[in-house]
Amino acid sequence: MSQLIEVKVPDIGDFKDVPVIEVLVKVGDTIKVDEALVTLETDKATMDVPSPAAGVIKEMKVKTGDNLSEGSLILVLEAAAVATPAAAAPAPAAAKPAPAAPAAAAPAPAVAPAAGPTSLVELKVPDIGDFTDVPVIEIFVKVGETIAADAPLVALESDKATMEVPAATGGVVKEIRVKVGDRVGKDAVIVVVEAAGSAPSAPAAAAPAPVAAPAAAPAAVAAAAPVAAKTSAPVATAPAGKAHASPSVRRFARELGVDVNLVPGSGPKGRIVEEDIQNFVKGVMAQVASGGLQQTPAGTPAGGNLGGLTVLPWPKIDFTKFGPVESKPLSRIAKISGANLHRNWVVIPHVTNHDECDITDLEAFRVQMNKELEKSGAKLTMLAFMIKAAVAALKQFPGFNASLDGENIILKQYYHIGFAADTPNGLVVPVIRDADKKGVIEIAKEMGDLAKLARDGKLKPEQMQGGCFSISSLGGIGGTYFTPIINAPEVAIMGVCKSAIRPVWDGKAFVPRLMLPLSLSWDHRVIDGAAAARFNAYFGGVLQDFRRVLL
Ligand code: CAO
Repeated sequence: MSQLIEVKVPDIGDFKDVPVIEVLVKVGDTIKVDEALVTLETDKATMDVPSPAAGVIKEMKVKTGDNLSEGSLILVLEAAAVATPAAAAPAPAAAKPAPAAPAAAAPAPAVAPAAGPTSLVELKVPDIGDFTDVPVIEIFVKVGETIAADAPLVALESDKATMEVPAATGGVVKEIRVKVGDRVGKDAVIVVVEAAGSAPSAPAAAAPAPVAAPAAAPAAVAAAAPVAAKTSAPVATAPAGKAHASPSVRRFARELGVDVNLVPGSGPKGRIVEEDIQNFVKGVMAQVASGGLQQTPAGTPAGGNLGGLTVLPWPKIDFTKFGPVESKPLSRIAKISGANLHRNWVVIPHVTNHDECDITDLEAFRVQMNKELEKSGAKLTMLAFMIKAAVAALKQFPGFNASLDGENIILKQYYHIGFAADTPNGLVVPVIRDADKKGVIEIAKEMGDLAKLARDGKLKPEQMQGGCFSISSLGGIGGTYFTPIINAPEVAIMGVCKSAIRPVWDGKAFVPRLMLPLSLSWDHRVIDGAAAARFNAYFGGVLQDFRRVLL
């Protein structure tokens, strides 16, 4: 016999007026016990409210944007064959499911002075309701980092909720006691910090206000966005920071083998909704079908005849057979930039032209100018001159300031130049905007600022977007030539190595000249070899004598 049941919001701790960010079911749906009905989101936790019974939805009482509290009516369900007496009663108790949401943000994270120096503070998992064994899915801090009170430390994810544990107190991270995959419950120590100034005298004193939004990511993580944001294909537009998705969406992604961190979110605050996962999968499948993508990201088992190319599965090797090893997870930046580099390398027919140019006079000018500028604090770098040379070459060869868009070529009329920056967290590409309108001194200063932000993991996504052309300079490090990977949707990249004095024949004798090796990689779908050779020669010619840009 069927019964009408009013399904209400269960005990969700101290939360009140929590916004519904997604309604996952509709009238007429047949649902199972525990199936997610709506997703609620507070500042600290995203939680699904599960159904207490199986049945058919007769009436929906909420919509996205409504604010709910414990006891708010969500829907009316016609329950099929209700077994338990409690469930049979259409009273609130019958509709009250097990707490879906851990009271993640309600109580203050437990804080206790650690053993040892009084300024060391253990940051613990707060009261998270009935959850005892919740896996750590992400760690946002690292040893040595200075964090502010309320900075997210880790993300935990149960079947029903994803929650961030904020730092109850700021300071320098001395120790991280958990790793991804560990299961934790209330009072588990996550991190030990050396509190700035004074240690909290009592846990209550350290109670953080729930201010950290889920989308707020540690700066180092945010730095991963640029590589992603510069590209056009689905894998390219990963959101900055921790993926913002409800547990049900995460589960859906897991079922399809999709890494949510690579999926662009279209919901409010960049939240990933089920449709984003579907679109992501469709995009990948379309690439495979068109022969654009032949293998899953490196390191993952893949094989078979994909997109017409048969590849061997990625070997699974037990390295411990050969000696001691340590397994470390890839950083978020490495994962995102790796997926992009892999896609670009596989999809774009790269060709690299090598050349060299004489920068003897330019280097002498740079050294002289730096002496003159010493008092002003400004410093001219060779890379800043290269950015100007790139602008000149792009103006001369507009086909290089382009992007492929299906069967069209987009020719850009602006000159934003990216430069690869090596950071402790991985490779990022900050962009100097409107480099055509800036002088070399201004560019050098801006590059210095952007490179510092990159190293500190503080680059904003918009500081890494919109590039037309990139320069990857290994000149300060060494090497002769290399083959840089094009930073799609750009169509070319200049790789520069270390300049060196070489004997150059001037028609009468060998003379010592400072020669700079250039490696230009270009997309053969858009650019021809002759144009690339001309671009390289022009770029080098400008560095050799900047008066050429006046011609
Ligand atoms: N040849 C010889 N020396 C060079 C040079 C070149 N082409 N370019 C720079 N140098 C020298 C500079 O003169 C400077 O020496 P001094 O300290 O004696 O003045 C030193 O190298 C460092 O140069 P810099 O401070 O000007 O730094 P930079 O402009 O060369 O580079 C940055 C800045 C952010 C690009 C760099 O720090 C970096 O991250 N490089 C790595 C980029 C990378 O990883 N690329 C590979 C990506 S994979 O495709």
